[in-house]
Amino acid sequence: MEKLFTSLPMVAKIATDDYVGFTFFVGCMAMMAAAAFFFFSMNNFDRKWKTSILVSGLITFIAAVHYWYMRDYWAANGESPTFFRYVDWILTVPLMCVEFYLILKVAGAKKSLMWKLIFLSVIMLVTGYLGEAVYRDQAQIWGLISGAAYFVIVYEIWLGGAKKLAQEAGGAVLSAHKTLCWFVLVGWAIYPIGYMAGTPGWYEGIFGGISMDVIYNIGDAINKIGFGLVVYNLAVTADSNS
Ligand SMILES: *C/C=C(C)/C=C/C=C(C)/C=C/C1=C(C)CCCC1(C)C
Repeated sequence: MEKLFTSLPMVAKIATDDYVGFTFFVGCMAMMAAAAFFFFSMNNFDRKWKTSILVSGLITFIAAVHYWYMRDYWAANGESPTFFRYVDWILTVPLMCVEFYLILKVAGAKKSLMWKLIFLSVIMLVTGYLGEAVYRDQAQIWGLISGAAYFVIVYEIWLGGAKKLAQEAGGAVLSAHKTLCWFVLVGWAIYPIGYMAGTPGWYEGIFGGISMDVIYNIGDAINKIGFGLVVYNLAVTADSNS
């Protein structure tokens, strides 16, 4: 027993220059705190917004659990936890699509809009995974297909059916929708940069050398917590106006 403890530390060390380890750790705590915040504030709101806040809580909670595993995986293996990363995304990104649907429901959004966005996000993530983990030699092609699906999502929410619904809803819903659109256009664009930093391709000379995991971790913190706060803010403003 004594031998085990002297040779196997219970908590792995994090070196002062291990930015990946550090951002996994901080990311994990931030996601946990955000999830607690959304869950506990959920009942302060009108029924109409409760589900939206619940979904914000689920997104950050699912991420917190995955960050717990990714932090551990990185500490034990010093490798990117690609599998956990994509399992996290395949659960949380479709939930973000659900958020778009939920806030536009007041303007009569149909489930078909939600399924369309979910379908596109799954294509985006599955092809991204194939390029990053399975067919790394062809990472450029898979990244391009993934990017095309991302582009269609951006189009749909900025200029397509979702935009029309947001305009019909007007007021606080319209402004929340606009902010979420910016998150998808700018915040989500962080991910292809991470992908280019971590896979072989023509872009290596530009992004090579930057840590893919640090970029992904920053993207996740901005997008998951920020996205949730936009929805929270919508519930606060819409409730106080009614
Ligand atoms: C909480 C997690 C989020 C919001 C993850 C979003 C991920 C993306 C928008 C990923 C996009 C990618 C591309 C557009 C091309 C290269 C491959 C991906 C999957 C990194």
